[in-house]
Amino acid sequence: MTATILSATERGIVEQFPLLKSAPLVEALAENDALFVVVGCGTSFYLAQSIAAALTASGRQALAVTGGEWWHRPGAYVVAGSRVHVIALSRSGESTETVKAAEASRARGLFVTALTCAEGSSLTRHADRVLYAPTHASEGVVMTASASLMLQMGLRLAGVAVDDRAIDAAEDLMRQMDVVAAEALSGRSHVVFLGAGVLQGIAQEGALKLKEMSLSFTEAYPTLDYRHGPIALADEKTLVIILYHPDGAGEEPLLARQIQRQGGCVIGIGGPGDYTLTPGGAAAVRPLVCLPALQILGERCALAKGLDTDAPRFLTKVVSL
Ligand code: F1P
Repeated sequence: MTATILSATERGIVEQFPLLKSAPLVEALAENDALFVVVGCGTSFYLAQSIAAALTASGRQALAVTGGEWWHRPGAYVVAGSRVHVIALSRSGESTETVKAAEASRARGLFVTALTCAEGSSLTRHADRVLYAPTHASEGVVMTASASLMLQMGLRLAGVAVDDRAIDAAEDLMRQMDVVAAEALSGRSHVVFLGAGVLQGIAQEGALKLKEMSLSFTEAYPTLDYRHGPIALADEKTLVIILYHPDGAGEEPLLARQIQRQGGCVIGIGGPGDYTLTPGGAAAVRPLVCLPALQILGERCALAKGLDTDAPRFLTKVVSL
């Protein structure tokens, strides 16, 4: 019997769990009167959205802003002169907008914390504090283990207890997804990700992952907002992944039924669907538990289309302007 050779991207997904367990611990941020602005580009921005929601839920007022927006027009987000603590996320530490946003923030006298997987990067030179976790050695263009590592750091800043059981739950959910992914994707050309609260950014990241890895048309919405127009496109070509919110908002299963009535297929993570996956772990760690499952879905979709996720079309590891 020959052993299966995994692509580098797939290794970054399935081999990330020991890295998460051995990552340096991060102390929770003080609950003070500063506003936290969490900044990033692409995947790092979607993680920022989830981290900002977790910070706010834990009593630390926060919002997420893209690197480009915080660099060019912070006044559209925060009143000038506000006491702001900037948390800048970047795997590479070299995305131009994020680096410039950190540099401009410090020039305005704001405190900057960097979350990164690259020691000594440009971002770290424009930060007052650096939180660093090394990512998988074979990670390529597509952010996989690095995304989970930065999300883990951000959740810990919010005081969320990410322990080994949470990481085991993430691995278990990834395996559950791997069992159903190919069948659920079969015949579907339009994939939608829905999530609310801390899961909204994770839904966005799921959509980006599938787009980057498999060149598929994807969308993402705050769960209940999907009914307000976008659901018109849901039919037998559609697969919807619902990241059910752990607070169990009663209306989410109704949405799943409507999608099914229109011919769509639903993977329900933590709730009903054509396929139901069961996430373990506490409610607060759900964003991290869900992330590797969405990464493996992207990998399996790419495989079904014969695409190589180690060489994604038109993408580069670092976007420099
Ligand atoms: C962010 C990012 C990725 C994207 C692409 C280019 O990078 O936009 O999200 O997938 O690979 O870079 P970083 O600032 O986290 O290094």
